Amino acid sequence: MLTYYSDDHHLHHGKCELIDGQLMPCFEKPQRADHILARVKQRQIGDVRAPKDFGLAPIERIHSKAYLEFFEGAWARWQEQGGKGDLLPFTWPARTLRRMIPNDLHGQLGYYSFDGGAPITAGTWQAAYSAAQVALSAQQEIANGAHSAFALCRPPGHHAAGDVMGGYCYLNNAAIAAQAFLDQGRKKVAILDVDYHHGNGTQDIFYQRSDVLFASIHGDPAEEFPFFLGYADELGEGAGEGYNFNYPLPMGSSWDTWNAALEQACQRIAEYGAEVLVVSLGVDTYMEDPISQFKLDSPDYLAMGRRIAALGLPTLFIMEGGYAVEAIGVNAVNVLEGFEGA
Ligand code: 6XA
Ligand code: ZN
Repeated sequence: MLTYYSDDHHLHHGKCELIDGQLMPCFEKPQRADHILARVKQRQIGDVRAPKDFGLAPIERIHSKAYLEFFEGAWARWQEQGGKGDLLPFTWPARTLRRMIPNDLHGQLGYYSFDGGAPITAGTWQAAYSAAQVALSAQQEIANGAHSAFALCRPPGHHAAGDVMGGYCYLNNAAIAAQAFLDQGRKKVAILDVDYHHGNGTQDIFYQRSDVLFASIHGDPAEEFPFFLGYADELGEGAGEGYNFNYPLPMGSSWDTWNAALEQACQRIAEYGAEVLVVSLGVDTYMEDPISQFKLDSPDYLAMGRRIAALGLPTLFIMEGGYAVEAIGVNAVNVLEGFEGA
């Protein structure tokens, strides 16, 4: 299978994040993608290609122009103000405040984010833009007839909604790719999100639509980030009712529990009659992941890939989370090798 990858991800390297009351170096760091790329090459799963540039139009199918303009220009505004360090939000329009767009940079940053986990640095826009192009290039590969492709995206995307960043995510690579399939004439796309965290951004984007089925297996939001979305009773709304499926699992879940949820998700995708599958591939379900609480082991990722392959669908893998840096390459590539029947 071909891998699409851009070195531009190195342009995004946030300094720190607030986690369990402590400021820690960002877990979402460039070495993550470097390790995955090294493993792709070591296992020789296929060529690695640089992305083509499809421009902003396919990104604007998912993200609002106002949001994109804000994101692209935020760092320059911060520099004009003499800003030091990463640009991070610190005030949000929570329930007791007005949902409005203030003039101030930090006010706008609060408006366009849902948490403090998505720092904007000098190169964040370029890195996120290139990650979206990586996703679109791999999407194009499948549109041209390939059975599978791997988009080695960084930064990840599944927490980003139409005009909201957060949880290390800025542009929703999986949603952008899914929309591209539809815009090229496919009628039914399924997104399977296997990251440890609920893909709240992806769910929100497609919640009222029946042309994209979203199924996500994740840590129960009652006790895990993003807390405010990802429950089993969220089934879609309006035309989208019956096209959203969440499988929240308790902390400490290991393969048997996880696999039972995968089986249910795969059955929904098969019943739906999806023509193509997009996998939001996070491997932070790994037992040694430093910020997550599932107990999957490296061989489990081979089985995951095999089950996904049994759906028999053209499949686009889009990289999301995973922070056990030494193992992330093995685990992500195991899914791809399992898929290919290696
Ligand atoms: C809270 C943890 C953010 C999780 C990001 C992630 N700051 N999402 O891995 O898939
Ligand atoms: Zn995650």
